[in-house]
Amino acid sequence: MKKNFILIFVFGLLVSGYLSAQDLEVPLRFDHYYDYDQVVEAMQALHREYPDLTSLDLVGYSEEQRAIYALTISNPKTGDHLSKPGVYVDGNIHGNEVQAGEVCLYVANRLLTRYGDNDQITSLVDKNSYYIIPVVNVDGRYHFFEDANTSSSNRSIRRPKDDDKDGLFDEDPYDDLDGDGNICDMRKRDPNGTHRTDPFDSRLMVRVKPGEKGEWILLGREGIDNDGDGKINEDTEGYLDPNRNWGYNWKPNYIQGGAGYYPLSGTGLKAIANYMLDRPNIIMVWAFHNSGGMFLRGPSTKDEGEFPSADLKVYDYLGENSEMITPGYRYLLVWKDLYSTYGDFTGFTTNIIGSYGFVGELFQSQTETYSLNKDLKKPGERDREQGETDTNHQRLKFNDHVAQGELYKSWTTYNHPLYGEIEIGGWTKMSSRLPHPFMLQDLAHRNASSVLFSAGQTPEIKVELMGKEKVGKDLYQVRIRLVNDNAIPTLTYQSLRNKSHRKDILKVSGSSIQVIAGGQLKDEFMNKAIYKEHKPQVQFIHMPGFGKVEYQFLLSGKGRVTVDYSSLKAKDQKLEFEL
Ligand SMILES: [Ca+2]
Ligand SMILES: [Ca+2]
Ligand SMILES: [Ca+2]
Ligand SMILES: [Ca+2]
Ligand SMILES: [Zn+2]
Repeated sequence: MKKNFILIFVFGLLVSGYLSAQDLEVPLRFDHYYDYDQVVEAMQALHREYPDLTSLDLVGYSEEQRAIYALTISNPKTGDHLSKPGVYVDGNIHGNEVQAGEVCLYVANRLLTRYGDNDQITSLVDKNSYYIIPVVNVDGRYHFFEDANTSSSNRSIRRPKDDDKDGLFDEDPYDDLDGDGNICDMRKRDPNGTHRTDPFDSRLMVRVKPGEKGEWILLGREGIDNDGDGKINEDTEGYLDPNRNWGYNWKPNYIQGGAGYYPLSGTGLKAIANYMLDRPNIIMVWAFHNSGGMFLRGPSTKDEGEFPSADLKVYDYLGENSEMITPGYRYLLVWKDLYSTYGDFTGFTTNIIGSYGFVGELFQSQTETYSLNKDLKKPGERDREQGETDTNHQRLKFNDHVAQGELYKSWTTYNHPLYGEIEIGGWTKMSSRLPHPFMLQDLAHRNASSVLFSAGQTPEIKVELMGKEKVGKDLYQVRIRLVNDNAIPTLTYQSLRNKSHRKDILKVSGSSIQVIAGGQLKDEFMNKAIYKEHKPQVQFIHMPGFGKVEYQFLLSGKGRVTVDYSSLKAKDQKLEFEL
């Protein structure tokens, strides 16, 4: 097997376009994929290059003791990182969804390398704190590159699980029989088979119609019966789904497959949950996955009901803009347009962390366009004769003439211990769910732009003195206006509904003044204010997106008055004036 190992390694180098560590410079390159070690090196390189704007934090360790790192981008000159709105970005929670990690690195690289040169980016860095965890499932990413895989394997939390309940754990994984680093498909010639060769492309097969002669039987993914139980590949790595094990609306395995034994039962997940709980300023969350071209919002299940309508306006504004930034992607509601998920990450961040959040499903295989001419059906278009293979026709042309054959492995004969002479071939692990490296930068840039757009919409509160009027001896009527010109409010309406986070606080004080009355001003012209009964000097408020609120106070005394505005998720403000 040693020879195979070397072959895998060399093939991996060629196909994945790996770079060696010494090539790693800032600005980072996005014409190749970074393996786990290289992601860490890339984060270290960004931190080394921009020590004043970044910190590199160890969040915790995975099941296999790999480090999970977060890169914080925050300008200390504009305040401590906790004092500014937090934008959290992560990816690669499913170990095979590797380009999600590159999108996160791209966000960091873009913010840092254009800081000071690009006005928009400079202000985005100055106003927010960014918490970027490019790889959530560090074990999964490591094994995806290191081991032979399909494009969909190595997704799990790396904890052995006995899928077939025979008392043995992960005892019958896929086997890379031909040692090429890919887990492809097996087929065997059989005149009574269910499939025949596709007349348009001999690499593909189509199902035989009644009365037609067969040619092939399909034998599933590459593998043997490792434990001799009469089944092949029946207990592969895991499976514990890292996106079904968060601490909100979690359900056990008998309701939803992939659940662990209790919420947050993955060591990496628990570490990230604690990391986020330590950062109550997080108001915007992006979690990148890798298939479908979607921006998904919650709620994750129907029984949770709908978000408050004022939150939907925020989601719609961000989601519809993201659709335009990334043509072809769709902004969707997860349970309705996709499927219900219990204990998923954005359920946790929306309801426990109190932030707005999107799942970004990155890749669309339809973008592997070869030709739009009439001979080839449009991607995804079905043909009665051909079943669903037309997308594959086009993808194979793309493979042949745009990717020079890197995405598909031609069928070759193999002598299988159980099936005898078979053929192994099909789509490789770097195909199907990952853009070819030449398309990676475009995908990363557009999706990073959606993140940056939302980062521009985090709340920025301006506190203004509207008016100050003497209404009696040493008695003043003072009006304060708070304005938020951005789309995102200072607390989600879901947080208000859940009563999960404290409201903003507006406090009026002065060494020689007394606050007689104070409350929200409902109508400045009719002088309608709703005064708070107790402690009028402290008001609990909520700032909407694209809006303002006004407060009125009756103050007695003289001298300096200080108005302190403080918020969990927006930057604190101070206003001072004299009576
Ligand atoms: Ca087993
Ligand atoms: Ca298993
Ligand atoms: Ca193989
Ligand atoms: Ca078996
Ligand atoms: Zn995923």
